Amino acid sequence: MHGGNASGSSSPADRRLSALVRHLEGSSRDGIDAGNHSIAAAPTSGSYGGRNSVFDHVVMGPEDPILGVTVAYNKDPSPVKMNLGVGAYRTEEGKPLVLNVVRRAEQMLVNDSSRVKEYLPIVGLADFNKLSAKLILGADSPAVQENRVTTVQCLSGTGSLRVGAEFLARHYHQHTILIPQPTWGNHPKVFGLAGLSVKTYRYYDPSTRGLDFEGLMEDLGSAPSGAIVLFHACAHNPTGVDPTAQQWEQIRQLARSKALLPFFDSAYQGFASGNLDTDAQSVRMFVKDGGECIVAQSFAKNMGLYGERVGALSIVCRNADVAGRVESQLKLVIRPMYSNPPIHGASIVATVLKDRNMFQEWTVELKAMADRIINMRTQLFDALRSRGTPGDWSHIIKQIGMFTFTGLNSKQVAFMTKEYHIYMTSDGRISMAGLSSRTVPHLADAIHAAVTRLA
Ligand code: PGU
Repeated sequence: MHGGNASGSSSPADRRLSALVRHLEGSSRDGIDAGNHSIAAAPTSGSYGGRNSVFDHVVMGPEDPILGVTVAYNKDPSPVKMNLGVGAYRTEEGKPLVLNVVRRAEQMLVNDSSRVKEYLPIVGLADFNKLSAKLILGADSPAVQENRVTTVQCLSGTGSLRVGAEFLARHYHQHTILIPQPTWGNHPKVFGLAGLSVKTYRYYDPSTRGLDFEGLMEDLGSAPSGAIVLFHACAHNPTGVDPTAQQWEQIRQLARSKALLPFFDSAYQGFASGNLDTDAQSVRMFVKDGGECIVAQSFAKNMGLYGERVGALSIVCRNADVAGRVESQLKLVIRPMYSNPPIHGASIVATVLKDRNMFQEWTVELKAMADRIINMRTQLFDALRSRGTPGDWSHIIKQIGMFTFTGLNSKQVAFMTKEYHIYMTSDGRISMAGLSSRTVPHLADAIHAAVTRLA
């Protein structure tokens, strides 16, 4: 079976298989030599002096479009180099930040000799799950109180999305998922490899550098009934463009009228506005109406726990009975994937969320991160204006969250990397958190040069 396509009638298993085939065919196309697969005689014994590997046919894969930017950056010896690729917070000094409250929680955990390193349950740390659900749905959420939300601890945002996708591929009647155009580059892969059929809906209008609300409503309006729809809860990546509260309400009405299943990716709660509740409004709107939805949460950015891989998947169900059965099936998804999640990061989050003072301290530190990013927006905008850089750059201050979608094209990006040692994704996205007052002028010089020399 070659180039199998996901026809409407195929099962998730078929689709998963054809997604894998496409994925594998893609990997060989990405390399130099896809032919000459004479692996039959390749020994594993080493008797051929290690010349012939059973993996000789393996071709070099491409770097990841986002994480590969850091790889290239690390190789550059220039002292003025800047990494604006990955969405990871940096201080004014350009250093990664471990929040004080996180350090404090870690100290408490280390000092508590009653803590052991036993396996967690398949669904993870119970306290963490309950507190994560309350964080996104609201402390007084009736859905949580009615026990109709099942929450499982997963490997950060990505792992939560993947577990959710695997569950849907097995148990949800409709296998089409609509994702915004554009979106985080890993979304189509996560959903496609789980066996869902990935389509896009219009989201961003390059001519206005704003939301294509009409396009969005039209595309959701013509989606198959029951389709899954991926929404970024706030701080849309890469565009920095979110619907307004009124627009969210219209989206909600349309989604409910067509029985679409909302799947929220919440990777930036607190990073958009600096306020955790404000940034959860879109999700809460959909929970308030009593309908069902899914939320993938990441603590990578808002608690700075990137490498600890802490996240949660919550499925809001109609009633507690359904939630219990859904949870039993989530366990069957998780067990053969990674058995159960790691204990450390989730314990940090639970410690912070449980304690009133620590929670308060976290919100202050979170707000400071969000404010520094907003400040970088103003500084970059002012720097371009003072240079008289051609074009309207007001989107830099209008966009929300960690990124500015600059509108620079891939040629201009390549020029800035080559001539100015500034690293960013080729779609022109820059991570504002990677900037500081000291580095803004260099970036503004680079943008000015790119725009004036390469139209
Ligand atoms: N969802 C969205 C919308 C994201 O932007 C990211 C991270 C994730 C999920 C996954 O985050 P976890 O680390 O798994 O919790 N995007 C960042 C980080 C680098 C990456 O691509 O993973 C980015 O720079 O786009």
